[in-house]
Amino acid sequence: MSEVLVEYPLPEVGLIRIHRPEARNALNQAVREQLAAHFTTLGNDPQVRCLVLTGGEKFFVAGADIRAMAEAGAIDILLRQSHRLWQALAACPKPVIAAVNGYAWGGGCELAMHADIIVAGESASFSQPEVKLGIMPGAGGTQRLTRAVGKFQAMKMVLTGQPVSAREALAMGLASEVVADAQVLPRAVELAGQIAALPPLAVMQIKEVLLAGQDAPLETALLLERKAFQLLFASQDQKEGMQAFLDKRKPVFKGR
Ligand code: DAK
Repeated sequence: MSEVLVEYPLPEVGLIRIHRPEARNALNQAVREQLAAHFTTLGNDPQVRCLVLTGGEKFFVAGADIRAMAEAGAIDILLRQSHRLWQALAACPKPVIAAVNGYAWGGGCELAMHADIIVAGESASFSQPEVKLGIMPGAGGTQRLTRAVGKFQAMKMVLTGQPVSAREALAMGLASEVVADAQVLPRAVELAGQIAALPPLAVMQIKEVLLAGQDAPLETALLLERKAFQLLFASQDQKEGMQAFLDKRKPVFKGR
């Protein structure tokens, strides 16, 4: 049976659910491949305007599969080329909301950080415990984490391996919202529905520019923003959005 399931809680929202409870949703190569395939398919599906990524009620993802790494050599790891599978997630043009309950540890924390918005349950915990296994984060835990929370919080997490609670994650900028555990998925789907109702070209441009701009010098990032802003004036949705405002009616966006 597949360990990564796709559901449609709303017609324009794709929900990707990792279901490998016997291993606390640990990411083995099969799960990573399925994730990459679903992200690619949903990212290309014009019907889908926003994605939600979730795990189980007690664990989001407890990291990469330690059993699959324990005996591996450096060349085995190199040949797995798993960064190409992560890349499929990073390249998703649609907004991704991570709905995190329970453990988001190691590769699970890195997976959540591939999302654009993180909704965490009160009992969620985030951790980069790789150092305790004699390795280090390998899918963005030293880089995306530092960009999200800054050097001193990131260093503390990756050097100690100690988990942070959902509330701490929120305070440090590693979560967008904290809600009651039972509300995590409904809230993530609600947010996804709100985004899905907005003009998709504008939404995609915002995501692309925000992410690309983060790693560019400010002047370059502002230029990217300006060009994307100008480009949106070529869309029918821009005309519709502004005309609907002036007509005092609800806009109908077509993604054109
Ligand atoms: N891998 C494999 N199996 C795991 C696992 C994991 N990460 N986490 C849990 N399991 C398995 C356990 O072995 C156990 O299996 P059985 O003994 O029943 O066969 C089952 O799930 C239940 O686990 P527990 O009995 O431990 O469950 P608890 O609820 O008591 O504890 C826990 C939950 C999450 C606190 C605990 O399971 C735990 O500490 N898990 C390990 C967490 C961890 O250290 N995560 C970091 C893994 S290293 C890469 C990029 C990224 C990475 C690697 C490569 N490349 C680009 C190449 C990432 C590395 C990591 O994430």
